[in-house]
Amino acid sequence: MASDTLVVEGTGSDVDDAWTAARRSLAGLPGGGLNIAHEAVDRHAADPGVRGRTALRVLDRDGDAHELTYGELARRSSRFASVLDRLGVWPGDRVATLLGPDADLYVAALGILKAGAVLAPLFSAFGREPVRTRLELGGVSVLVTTPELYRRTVQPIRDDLPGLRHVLLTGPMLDGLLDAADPDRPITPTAPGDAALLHFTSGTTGAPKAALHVHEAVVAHLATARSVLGLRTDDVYWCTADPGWVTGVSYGIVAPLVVGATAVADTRPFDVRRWYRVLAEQRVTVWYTAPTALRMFMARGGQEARRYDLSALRTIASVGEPLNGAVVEWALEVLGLQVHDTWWQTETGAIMLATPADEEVRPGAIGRPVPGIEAAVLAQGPDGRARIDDGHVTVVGGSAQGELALRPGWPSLFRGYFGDPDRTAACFADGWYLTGDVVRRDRDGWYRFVARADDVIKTAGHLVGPFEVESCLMRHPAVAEAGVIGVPDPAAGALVKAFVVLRAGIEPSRELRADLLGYGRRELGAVAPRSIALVPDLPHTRSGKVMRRLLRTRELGLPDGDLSTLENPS
Ligand code: 6R9
Repeated sequence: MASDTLVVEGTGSDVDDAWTAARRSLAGLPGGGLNIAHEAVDRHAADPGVRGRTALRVLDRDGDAHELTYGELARRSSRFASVLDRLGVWPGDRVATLLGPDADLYVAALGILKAGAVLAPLFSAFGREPVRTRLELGGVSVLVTTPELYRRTVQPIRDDLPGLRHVLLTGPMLDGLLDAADPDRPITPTAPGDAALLHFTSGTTGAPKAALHVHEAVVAHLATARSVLGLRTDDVYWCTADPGWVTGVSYGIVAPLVVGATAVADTRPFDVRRWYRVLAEQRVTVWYTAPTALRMFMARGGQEARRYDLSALRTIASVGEPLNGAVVEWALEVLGLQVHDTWWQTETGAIMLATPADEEVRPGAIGRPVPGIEAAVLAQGPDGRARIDDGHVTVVGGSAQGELALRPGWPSLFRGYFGDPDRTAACFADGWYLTGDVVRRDRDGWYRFVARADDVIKTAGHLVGPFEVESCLMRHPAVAEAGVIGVPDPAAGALVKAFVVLRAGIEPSRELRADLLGYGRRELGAVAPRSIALVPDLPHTRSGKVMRRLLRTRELGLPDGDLSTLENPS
């Protein structure tokens, strides 16, 4: 395929022009086609003026910085692709990473893409159960992880995963394989519409979902990195999202490299003081982070900030949860910078609504649709989701509140939930992609986040499916039923809380509750409930589903609202 075919036919509106500009500044594969890794590293490595530029600066556990140039990253990731060849990996095969943000992760992620395989990143703080479910769901055949994570999380479930053919362990094993592999392995030709990324996400009901993205998504990563984050080649950029989630890949790996900037990766856990030090010592210019982190900075007070030289910092942007107006005001006063909110989802693949870096922030508002995105507010039905009559939705104009919908057609829109056409179809109606988020739009076209229309929990920026947590708790021999909700928390936004009904004959006790909390932590890891209440029963709908909404209103001491679908309103 010739690279000029990357300019897909548009509908003739200005909506396409926004993406066309980004498409034009991508190289395309030498023989035709498009590959994210080629755009991210190889085309830079081929440019003598860029080859020696630092692509990646990793801060190790001791805080020492290790740098990889674009040239080095290109060769090492090609070696990784050739290791995958030796393991019999074919284009389209899913290869998962269970790694923190270190050099191995970047090398593996880019190598997987170069091999034409599909990168399926996993959150390294997941317990065995979420890892098992996702490896199975994605039909993953090769996993890359550390020896420590392997022992803790993968080994105990290995026998349950017959499809997992190989596990590559970082350290001497991977280094040995890489040293013996071909640094000049050509990239497997991929087309813009070929599968590239598989991001796991959660819904209200059922198992997690695996959102499939294609190589063409890089068009949106590049366009938004420039138009929203204002990223330039001379930037030192730090995205603090974990690479097990969509932000950590799209804006932690792909966006900075496609732009040709220097990405900073910190392998150590969150700590306010250290993060200030990273910002100051690495002379970070653009920082993409989450409201939870900013709230923790704010809780530490302004004094701490004054001890660091943050003069290099030009832009702070935030994603993943509602950005409190108070945080924006604090950052302006103490850090001297506005925080630019950005809204998007695993499914959208890239930033959709935002206040771009060069625009004035309105505290409490997200911003407006980015160039190339058409957004709408849809009238809601009684369940909070967009009302669909005979296949038609109602678009509300002007200032309005309702479900946020986006007009499909942008390059990073997911191509479906892997193996689940029904749940994919349920995301679309009447020519719109339905986000499941309720927003308010004011007269100027600025959007504010109101709430999610479903029961999914956002804790510290991470999406947690209540069903997954409930199902896990119900495998405990003492548990008859569980209902899981998010309860408000000043730092994390929400914390996961479980209401548990015990099996007949089992007496509630403090020990049992502690045992259940420990079980949750072991099986689920970072998405485990932080608190558990043992209760005699749970409210159900007539169809037998646990009414999480009622658990929530009761927890918050709010009126119960409409209970017409309730079976035992007591
Ligand atoms: C990128 C990412 C998506 C959900 C989304 C919404 C919430 C994201 C937000 C925000 C308020 C923002 N969300 N950005 N809420 N303000 N700026 O986070 O993807 O993990 O799929 O979560 O996160 O509820 O629907 P994902």
